[in-house]
Amino acid sequence: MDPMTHVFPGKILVLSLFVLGLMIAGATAGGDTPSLPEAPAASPDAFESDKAGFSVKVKDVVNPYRVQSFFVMPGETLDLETVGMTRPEASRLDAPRSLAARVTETTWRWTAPGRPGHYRLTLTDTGTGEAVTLNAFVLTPFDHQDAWLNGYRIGAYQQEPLKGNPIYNRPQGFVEVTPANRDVRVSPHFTLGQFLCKQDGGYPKYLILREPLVLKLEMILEEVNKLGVGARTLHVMSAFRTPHYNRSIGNRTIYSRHLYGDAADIFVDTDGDGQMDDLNGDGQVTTDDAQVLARIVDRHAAQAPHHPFTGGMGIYGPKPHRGPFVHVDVRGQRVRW
Ligand SMILES: [Ca+2]
Ligand SMILES: [Ca+2]
Repeated sequence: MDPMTHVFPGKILVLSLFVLGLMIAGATAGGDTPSLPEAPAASPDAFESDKAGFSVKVKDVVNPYRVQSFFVMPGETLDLETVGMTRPEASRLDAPRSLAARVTETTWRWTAPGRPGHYRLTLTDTGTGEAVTLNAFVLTPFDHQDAWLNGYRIGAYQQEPLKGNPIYNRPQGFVEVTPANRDVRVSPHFTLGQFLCKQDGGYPKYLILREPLVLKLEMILEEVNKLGVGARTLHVMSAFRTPHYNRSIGNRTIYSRHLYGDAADIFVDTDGDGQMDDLNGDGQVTTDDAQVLARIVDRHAAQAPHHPFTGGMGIYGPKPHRGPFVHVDVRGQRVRW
């Protein structure tokens, strides 16, 4: 069921009551010019992190947001566990075109459809009516026999994972991105299309994205907003890169985390000029502004050192063709450069 059918009438009702309240307020003012309604308590720049009243644990990651995403192979089975729901037995999972069954009071077992694509699930706390949207992306399998996938150039991954570490396994599949799904939100403040490789070529395009990266970016964004900058998203300069593209831009690192979907080069760009904002307010955009962002990433890392969000961070100063930025990834071990 579409959660909007639950939410929207409620919003209309609230709005109607508000308008009615204004009319009554105007009427009781005795015909004088009605006073303008007071400004909302929150400033226009207030950032809404968009967390739900409960979390959902998928693949060992506890996700608190109202919009979440995960990536699965066709027919793969996943356990979706509710965390922090007062009456978890009252949860309901709506999973159109796929199979879902409750296995414990807190856990639903969902089997991905066999057909690649985007599937929208809704997990509802029927006690409170609160719903979380789960955007499930079923990957298009890729066997690495060819350098191309449906006309999109992938290139060649290293056959052997780095030091036998499974996070460097060749990907089994890719998310197919089209104009129809590139604006689907993978979390409250990020869309699928923000993680696309910058290589030339039309749709369909393909990418990989690992869930902990999306969460890490959301948490960084929330911290950034505590500076009072009013950022609605982070500018993702480069996230997924195909091995082909990575080589074409001159990178010699054959095991870059960008190839495996858990790295992003980011900066804060609230004025939309395509480069980092002056975060430290010294009137210029320099490496110092990347340092401000890096300190936020480090603070987050210090709060959760053993979390799935542990990873690498690199600070990059400005170049003639671009501003400063910060690289973050969730490779599972702390690395700094
Ligand atoms: Ca800017
Ligand atoms: Ca500055």
